[in-house]
Amino acid sequence: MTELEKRIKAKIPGEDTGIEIKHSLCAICSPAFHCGLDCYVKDGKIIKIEGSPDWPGSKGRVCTKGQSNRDYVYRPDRIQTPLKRVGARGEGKFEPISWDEALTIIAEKLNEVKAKYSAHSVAFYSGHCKWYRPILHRLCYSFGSVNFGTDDSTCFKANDIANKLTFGAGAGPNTPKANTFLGWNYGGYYAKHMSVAGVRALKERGGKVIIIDPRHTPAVKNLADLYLQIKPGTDGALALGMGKIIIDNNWIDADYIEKYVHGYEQYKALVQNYPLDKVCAITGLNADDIYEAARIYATNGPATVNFSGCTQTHHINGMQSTRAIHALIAITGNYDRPGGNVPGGVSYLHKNGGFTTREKEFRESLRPHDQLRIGETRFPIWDEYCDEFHAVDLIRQLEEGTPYPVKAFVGLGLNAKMLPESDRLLKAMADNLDFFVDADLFMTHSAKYADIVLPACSSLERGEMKAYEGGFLAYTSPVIEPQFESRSDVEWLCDLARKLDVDDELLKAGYEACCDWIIQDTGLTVADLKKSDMPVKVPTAKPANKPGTYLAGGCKTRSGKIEIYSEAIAAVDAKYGLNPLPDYQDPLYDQNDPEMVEKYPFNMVAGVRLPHTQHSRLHEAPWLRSLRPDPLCEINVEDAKRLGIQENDPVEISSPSGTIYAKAKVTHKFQPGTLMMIHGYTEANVNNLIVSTHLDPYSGYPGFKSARCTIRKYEEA
Ligand SMILES: Nc1nc2c(c(=O)[nH]1)N[C@H]1C(S)=C(S)[C@@H](COP(=O)(O)OP(=O)(O)OC[C@H]3O[C@@H](n4cnc5c(=O)[nH]c(N)nc54)[C@H](O)[C@@H]3O)O[C@H]1N2
Ligand SMILES: Nc1nc2c(c(=O)[nH]1)N[C@H]1C(S)=C(S)[C@@H](COP(=O)(O)OP(=O)(O)OC[C@H]3O[C@@H](n4cnc5c(=O)[nH]c(N)nc54)[C@H](O)[C@@H]3O)O[C@H]1N2
Ligand SMILES: [Mo]
Repeated sequence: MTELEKRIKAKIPGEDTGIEIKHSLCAICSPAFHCGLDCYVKDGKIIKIEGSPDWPGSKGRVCTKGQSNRDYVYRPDRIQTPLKRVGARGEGKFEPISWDEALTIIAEKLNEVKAKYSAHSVAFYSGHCKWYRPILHRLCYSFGSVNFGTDDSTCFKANDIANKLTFGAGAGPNTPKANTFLGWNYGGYYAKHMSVAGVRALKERGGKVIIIDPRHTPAVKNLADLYLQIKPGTDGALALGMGKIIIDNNWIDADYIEKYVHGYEQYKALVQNYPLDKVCAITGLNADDIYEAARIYATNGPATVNFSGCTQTHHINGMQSTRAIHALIAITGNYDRPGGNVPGGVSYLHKNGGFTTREKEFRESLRPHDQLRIGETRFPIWDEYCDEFHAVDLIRQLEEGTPYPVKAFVGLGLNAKMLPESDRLLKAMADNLDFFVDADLFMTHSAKYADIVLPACSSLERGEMKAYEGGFLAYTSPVIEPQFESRSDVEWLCDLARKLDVDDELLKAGYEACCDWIIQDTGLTVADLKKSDMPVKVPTAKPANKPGTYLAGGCKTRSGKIEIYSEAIAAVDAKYGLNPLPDYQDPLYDQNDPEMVEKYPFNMVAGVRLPHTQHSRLHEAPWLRSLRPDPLCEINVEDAKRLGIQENDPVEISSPSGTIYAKAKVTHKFQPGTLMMIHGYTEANVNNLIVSTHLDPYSGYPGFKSARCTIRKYEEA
């Protein structure tokens, strides 16, 4: 009996259950997780999902979202066949067509736009899904377009860029060796459930946990020794204020600064502008707590800082605030030190397995250089550090047609709902695109605007390659047949490469051949990986570099040191008005316009995470939707009382860019003046409230977490 058969026997006693347990992975949330699954399959149907105990990383754990995979895969609104639009854009009227017909039309239309305008007028875009990206990215370049873009324009990338500016490398928390965990924007259980065990262990061995979050979450309740309930978007001022306290008390690591830090004297002068009383006024915090946070972080080392996936950078001052937090790490000598923040690499698709692949080469070697990418001239820092167009600038380029028109769009999981002023973006697409194709599992609001809609299958219906920590690579097998006529994206993308007859034999050879090329240095092939239904150990994988080895070789920054003063920012043309030092700016726009302040007195934090939602994907999964059936706008008790709003009252929420409707949820978990909503609902799309010009000039990111709004009780006529 094999190990697997033994497990099935142990789990399901009896002889002929007809149930098989098959391994796969959950691709619903961030690529940093993608937990291993045991899928119970009977008669070709998934009947139950559990965490897979031996899977690297997750080791049997699976969250509420992962548990809902069966509900997700069998959602009744799955797109069943390729579709051709027969109604107006957005109307949702389509007729089924065959895959061959769909791909023929797509190839013809893309070539038409290429001939009439240029290949660059075709934009290729991916939503949150990462697994097919190397193929899509390469197809974009093989076709001749510079415009490959993704949700990176709103997700972790700004963090990554800030890290590269300051440290020249990553800055992940090294919690296992830390004595202090500074949980900046740390929601833990909600968005980063896999990190909680490490923080809990630190606490159990006597370490200190500080959490800085406007919202009182279970992480605060269960883990925090010190909690700072900060006003949203004022983190940069807090960091500079803490820097001043650390310097004034001489808690700095002077030798380390001397050896490794660039711009310390300028920074020391800058923080003089942030005395404690001023910082208290900006952040809404009290002086003792700020002082204590600075003292613990600087004196109870090694200390590590949590950086949120995206929250810190969802403010128009976000990248500078992140760099202001970096400065604390630098002056206390906590970078590249065990228990501090440490550099890390990527093996494949955002995952570090301790080995190298040729992913970057695979996607970038064919990049054209004869045109500017969307957003290139607007966000120079973004452009220097990211090999993608800026999706946030798409709305402008569509509307203005400059520096050249965008005329066709190939979207995989495009969700206008996730970008600012979504309805305006969809209108700009409807009005200006000659052709729009979208592939998705579900008929989304955005897909209704497409000319051709393609049915994609889920991770449980396909095979995909994935890296895991500890030196593992996996190539999964489908657990069930693809539903209806849905297909794996990489299959149809490679078919499209053949139809377009791009000059790229590797892409035309198919996904597995591409994977083999990418992993050629690992000592493994796809055939080797496919022999196992579990991740396979990579022979060339090495243990992670010991902290302390990076700085000695010089940082990968312009000065070779940790740059509090960024030479890369200093090199940007003065017309952009960027500051090489991480100074603070108010997160709300038009702060000096009394009319605006009076009309929109609230600060909306749009897109907080909850355990049962993943962006837009799970709002329609019945089991999870039942946990929160209506889109809710959370409002503080005192504000609600003042405005005569009670729990579950219908409310109207407006900003300078739009109005939406939801129900009120009255809370004491954050301070007055703030509103919070989950994003991704079609019927209450909070991103219609996010002004599309309200952007961080360094990253180009929208101010999702600091948007001017007003709210009132809504009486239906
Ligand atoms: N207000 C606000 N807006 C935000 C954020 C916020 O915090 N606040 N967060 C931002 C962040 S961090 C992110 S990452 C983005 C996420 O934004 P999106 O990437 O738009 O988010 P999802 O809802 O996950 O949408 C992905 C789409 O891909 C589809 N899909 C899933 N699997 C596949 C597949 O295998 N193939 C294909 N073809 N399609 C698939 C899903 O059905 C869904 O429609 O949102 C950003 N927008
Ligand atoms: N359940 C669930 N998990 C997810 C996702 C999801 O949609 N659902 N999305 C995934 C993705 S794509 C991403 S990018 C990551 C995002 O990961 P994170 O950025 O960590 O996500 P959040 O939980 O939104 O934010 C963390 C905490 O920051 C707090 N916060 C909000 N505004 C501020 C502020 O101005 N200052 C401070 N100090 N704190 C603030 C929030 O209240 C929250 O508790 O999450 C990933 N995990
Ligand atoms: Mo994200």
